[in-house]
Amino acid sequence: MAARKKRPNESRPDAKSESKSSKKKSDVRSTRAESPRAKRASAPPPAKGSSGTKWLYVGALGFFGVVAAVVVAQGGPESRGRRGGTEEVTDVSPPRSSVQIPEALRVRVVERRPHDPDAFTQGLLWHDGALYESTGLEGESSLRRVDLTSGEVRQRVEVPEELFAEGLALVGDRLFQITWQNHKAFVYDRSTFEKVREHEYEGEGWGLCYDGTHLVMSDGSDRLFFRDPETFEVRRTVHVTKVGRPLRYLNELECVNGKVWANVWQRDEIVRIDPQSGVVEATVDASGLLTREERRRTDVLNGIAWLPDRERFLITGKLWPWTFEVELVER
Ligand SMILES: [Ca+2]
Repeated sequence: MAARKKRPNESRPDAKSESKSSKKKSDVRSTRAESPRAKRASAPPPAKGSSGTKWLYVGALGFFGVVAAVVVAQGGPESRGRRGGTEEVTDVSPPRSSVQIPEALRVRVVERRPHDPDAFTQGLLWHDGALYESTGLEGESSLRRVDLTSGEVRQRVEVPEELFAEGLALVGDRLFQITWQNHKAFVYDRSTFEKVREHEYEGEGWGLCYDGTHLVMSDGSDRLFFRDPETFEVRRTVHVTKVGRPLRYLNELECVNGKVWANVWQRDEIVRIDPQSGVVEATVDASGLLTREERRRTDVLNGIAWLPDRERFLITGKLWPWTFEVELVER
């Protein structure tokens, strides 16, 4: 645990018992302000564009490019069935030969709008002219409908204070909200925010989106879970790989046109995943959205929502003062 410095207000998943579940935001802020260690831990990661890192990266890309070129594909993803409850659950791991160099994209900000700086964002989606948001922390978790332009919260329901809310998805007129370590998913009526039912599940809950058939859920590992929206049962899982290696810490999700997008915890990175193979097809550099000063007062990027009419993403983060509307362009 000492080897891996944790963020001041969260610690997952290898040191998850502490801060995220137990610390209130006020604790977070005082910790951040007072502890030099916390300050170091919360410093932004090294700039991605530093030359040493860059050449290492280019070298790695070249190496894997050669590997990809010479390795003959050995068929489709490896699948293995295992029993999960009464249903057969398929667990897919891409074969090592399916190394793919992801397309390199970056964000270009079109507009930025105010975002509640007290919202510890864990889930974000856009539907019919409104932003829906799930916020976390014990005692502060909520479901919100937010006016995008002003950032004002127009409708809000509190989550029981002992719970820590996470991802959010819309299925028809039902909003699904999961919890971090409480094993509960809540289903609300989208317009009234009345709770219509609950589901229980095993493991942690991080991100959630709906692909039109299944709820897709992350748990902080490299795995995505595809759940039946009626029963919340797991129908299949897939391991996500980037350049042939497991990509862990998949966090907030967005299902867009048959692909799954995920922002990666503690990194200003968003990836586009093929949901069948788990292969990362594109990686988005989303660094530089906040100023250095803003970064000091905020937590990680977390919250991506697709605007289908404009074909752009909305991006925000935990305690971020802004929601950014961005286009994705080549790096
Ligand atoms: Ca989302």
